[in-house]
Amino acid sequence: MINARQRESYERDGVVCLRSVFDAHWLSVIADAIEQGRANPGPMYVDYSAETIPGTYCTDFWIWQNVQPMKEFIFNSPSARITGELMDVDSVMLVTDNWLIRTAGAVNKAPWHHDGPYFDLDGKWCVLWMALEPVGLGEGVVFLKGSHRWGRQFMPESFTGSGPKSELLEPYELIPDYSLELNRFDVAEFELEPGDCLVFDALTVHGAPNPKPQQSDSHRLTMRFADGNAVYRPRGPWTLEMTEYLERKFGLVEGGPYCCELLPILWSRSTAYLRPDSAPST
Ligand SMILES: O=C(O)CCC(=O)C(=O)O
Repeated sequence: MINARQRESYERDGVVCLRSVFDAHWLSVIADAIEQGRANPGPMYVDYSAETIPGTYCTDFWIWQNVQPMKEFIFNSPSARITGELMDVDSVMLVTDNWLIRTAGAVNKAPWHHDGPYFDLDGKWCVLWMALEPVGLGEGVVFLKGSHRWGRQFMPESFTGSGPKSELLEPYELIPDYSLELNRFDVAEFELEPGDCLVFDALTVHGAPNPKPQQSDSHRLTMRFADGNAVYRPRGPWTLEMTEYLERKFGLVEGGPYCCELLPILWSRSTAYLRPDSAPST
């Protein structure tokens, strides 16, 4: 599904834009997943805008076991295969399903960050980001090209706007406000139509530095996928809630595979990708 030029962009820049990947069927499945997910918040639901007005910026992840269309998307859409081919790995497992809604007028936005330090795993992994509505310049996410190769790890920042999620811990650094020096960087930003998606490396620095005031609601997916060999590695105090959830409910053990009933293998080269009837019933 992925050609050499797309793989090269992903490798070099840490982000690639793929056009018309998801057809009307998948867009409708995603819309149902977000609608049903929002109506039935799970334990990971967060409203980043709880303390601000106007607008809402909220999210939930690890919902697929209770939300049938999300399950349909992770097992049967081409997303796992696309990310497997881009990462050039033999198998792909789920890190998170994840929807986000940013309603008209919302003031909270994605801070500068990379996703790696937010989640409890070591190994190759990436994010597949898409929206159900067209995304213009200034409305989506901006990437610092090549930042996945800097060899730096930044403290996760809260999406509420309150700064780092915990006190500074080694080997992490505080992330600078790249908005103040954006002209020093090679920046990538994309206009997207529904059906297009971005795939970026877990260490590519990105954010929404100056999102335009939104005129209408935006529904997004940020699905995360890892190499099937990824290892479970708790990150720090800021992931404690996830760490306890993964260990108590799903039995993950530090240093062992980042794989369990919640985080299944979704694709492998040898089986092309798993057939619809191979999705476990929950
Ligand atoms: O879509 C958004 O508002 C931000 C998503 C994002 O930055 C992420 O998932 O890492």
